[in-house]
Amino acid sequence: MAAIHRKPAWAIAETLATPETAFLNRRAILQAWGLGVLATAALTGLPKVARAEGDRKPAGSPALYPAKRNDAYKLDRSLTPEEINAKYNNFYEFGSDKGIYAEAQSLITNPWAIDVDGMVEKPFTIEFADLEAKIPLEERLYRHRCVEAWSMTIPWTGFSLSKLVELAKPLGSAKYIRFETFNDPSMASGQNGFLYTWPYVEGVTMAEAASDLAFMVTGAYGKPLLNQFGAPIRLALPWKYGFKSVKSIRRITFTDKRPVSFWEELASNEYGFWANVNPEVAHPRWSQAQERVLHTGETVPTLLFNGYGDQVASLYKGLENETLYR
Ligand SMILES: Nc1nc2c(c(=O)[nH]1)N[C@H]1C(S)=C(S)[C@@H](COP(=O)(O)O)O[C@H]1N2
Ligand SMILES: [Mo]
Repeated sequence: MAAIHRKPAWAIAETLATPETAFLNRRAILQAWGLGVLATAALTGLPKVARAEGDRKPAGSPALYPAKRNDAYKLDRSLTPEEINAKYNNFYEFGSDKGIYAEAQSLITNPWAIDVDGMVEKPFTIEFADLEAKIPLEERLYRHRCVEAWSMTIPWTGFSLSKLVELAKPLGSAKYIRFETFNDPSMASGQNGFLYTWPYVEGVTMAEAASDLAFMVTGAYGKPLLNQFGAPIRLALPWKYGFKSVKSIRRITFTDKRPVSFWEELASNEYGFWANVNPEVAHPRWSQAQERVLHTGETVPTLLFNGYGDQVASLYKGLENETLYR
C-alpha cells in the first residue's frame, strides 16, 4: 500500500486467458477434494515449502459449503468473478503486489488453533474446525472497498462476529477486540521483511462488533476460503476500508486499550483506527470520491459507509471529534 501499483483493467483481462482460468478451476476442485497444493504443484509447477501431505488439507470442512444464502444482504451490482478475485489480493505476508496467490499457497491452515484471551471470563483456545462446526454458516453478498480506490463484490460465507463474542464471554470492562494474524516467516516470506511490524493487527470497538454486518468469514464462492483470501478465517467489515478486514486470524483479544493496527503503526497520518469509507474525505495522497470496479474497470462514485450507512451510521453518534474516515 505504501507504493501503489494499480493494474489497468486491460491488464487484468489479459491474465484471464483460458489456460489461467482452467488452472484456477482445477486447483479449486483439487482443494475441494482435499488434495491440496501438493497435487496442484505436480500439475502446475507451483513448488513451495515441502511439508507432509496431511498438512495441506484445508482446516475447514468442505461438507459445510455452500451454506444457505441470507437474502437480507443484497447487492446493487454484479459479483466479481472468482477467477478475478482470486488473483488480485492484498496479503502482505506473501508480498506487496496483487499477484501473490501462488506465494499464498505456502500457508498451512491445518491444524489452526485460535486463541481467545484478554478480558474474558476464561481464556480458551479453539480449533478452527470446531469453531466452524459450532456456529451455523450463512452466505452473504458483500461489497469491499479498498483504501486504494478499487472495489469488488463477493459471496462470503461465515457467521456474525457477535456470535463469536457470545462464545468468548467478554467482561463488561472490555472496550475493543484486537485481531492478530499468524506470525511465521518460514511460511510467509513477506514476514521476513523489516519494513513492517508483524503480525498484522486490526481492531474494532465492542459496539462495532455487535453490528450484524461485522462478519467472520470462513468461505467464499460456496467453498472454504482459498489461502489468498485469508484462510481459514478472516473478518469482513464492509463499511470500512478493506485493510480493516484482517485475514488468517490466529488470536482474538478483548481489551480496554485501543489496538494500534498494522497500517496505523506504519503511517498513522494515512491509515487510522476507524477507517470508515467516506467519499468526501480524501486520503492524503489521493481522492476517495470514486472507485474502480475490479471486474468491469468502470469508475463509479464511492458511497458514505460504502453504502451501509443505514446499518452503521448510528455507531458513530457522539464520536464526531474522532478521525472517523481514515
Ligand atoms: N493479514 C492480512 N490481512 C489483510 C491484508 C494483509 O495484507 N494481511 N490486506 C488487507 C487489505 S488492504 C485488503 S483490501 C483486503 C484484501 O482482501 P482480498 O485479497 O480477499 O481481496 O485484505 C485485508 N486484510
Ligand atoms: Mo486494501
